[in-house]
Amino acid sequence: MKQFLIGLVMFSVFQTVFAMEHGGMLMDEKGMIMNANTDRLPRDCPQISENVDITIHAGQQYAEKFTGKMFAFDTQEWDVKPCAKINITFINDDQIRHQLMIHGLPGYLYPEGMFHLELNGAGQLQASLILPSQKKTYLVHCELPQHMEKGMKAQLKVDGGDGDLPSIPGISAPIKADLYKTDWSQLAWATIIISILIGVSFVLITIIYADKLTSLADKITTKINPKK
Ligand SMILES: [Cu+2]
Repeated sequence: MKQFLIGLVMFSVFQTVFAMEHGGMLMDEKGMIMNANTDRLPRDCPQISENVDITIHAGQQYAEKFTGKMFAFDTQEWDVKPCAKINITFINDDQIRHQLMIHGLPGYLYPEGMFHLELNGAGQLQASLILPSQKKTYLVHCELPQHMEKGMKAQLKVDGGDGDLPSIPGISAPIKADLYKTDWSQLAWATIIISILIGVSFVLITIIYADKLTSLADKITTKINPKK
């Protein structure tokens, strides 16, 4: 019996330790929080410099102001101090799945250098992370197929960052922009020339026959409104 109790206690301790090891991971049918960090300091940070509360919305409505985009976050850039602790409230306003992933973080604190929030539909999540002191620009995006390409991309700068990432909607140009070539065929040229000729001839006719057109207009007016 004693051995059984000791075993039970050992098992509970093991379970607790195991759960703590996965403290960064939280998952249910609504969403997921991975690699959250509320208290472990990066090696280069003696203390947390500032606490920043950031609310980030994700949804199709935020892409409307960006031509050709379909998904977006409501904000495309944040700038925080070195060693800042960021408390993120992530809100999904769509009925589809969206993620908020931050890449390039130190691997000893964030496995695979990644902080990851995910919502399987409309909802809200809260999680924190602590950033190192390095002056750097981190990629923030949704990794679902085509969501980043269609606009769900942003950047998190520490100490002003080390430059802009490409294709941040409203901030930076893409490395390779979509190109819509004009086909300068004979038909295209003919269409342009004919359009110009028609336009010019209308102007000339109006000038040359101005008197006649005016008297015609008068006649029509008199017929419609004889009292005048
Ligand atoms: Cu998404």
